[in-house]
Amino acid sequence: MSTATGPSVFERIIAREIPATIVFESDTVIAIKDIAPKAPVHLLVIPKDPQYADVVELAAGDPALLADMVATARRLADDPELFGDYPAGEFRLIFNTGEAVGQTVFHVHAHVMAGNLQEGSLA
Ligand code: D5M
Repeated sequence: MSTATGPSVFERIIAREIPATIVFESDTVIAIKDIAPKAPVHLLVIPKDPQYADVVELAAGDPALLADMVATARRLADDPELFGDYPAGEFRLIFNTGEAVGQTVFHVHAHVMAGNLQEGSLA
C-alpha cells in the first residue's frame, strides 16, 4: 500500500527499483526471499496489487487473490530447491496483521516458512 511516505518496499521490489531475490513471479504475485530470515526457509508471497494493507482487507476485497497467494505458497513448498529436505508441500503461513504483532510493511504479504522459528517476532 502506498502511504504518505511513498510506495512500500514491496512495490519498489516489484518495480525492480530495489533488489531482491525473486523466486517466483506471475501476473498477480511475486515471491522473494525474506531479507532477515526467521526460519531456515523464509519466503514472502506478495500480491502485485498494492491496495490491500493486510490479509483482512484482502480477504474482504479480493478473496481470489488470497487463494492465489495460498496456492503460490504451496507451489513454493513443492520446490526442493527452495524447501530443501523439508517435506514437500508442507509449510507454515503467517500473515502479521497490525503493528502490535509486528507488521512493518502495510502491503499484504504472506510469510512462507519451514523449519523451527527463531526467537523473537517476525518484525
Ligand atoms: O514483514 C515484513 C518482512 O519484510 C520482514 O520479515 C522483513 C521483510 N523485508 C523488508 N524489506 C525487505 C527487502 N528489501 N527484501 C526482502 N525482504 C524484506 P512484516 O510481517 O511486515 O513484519
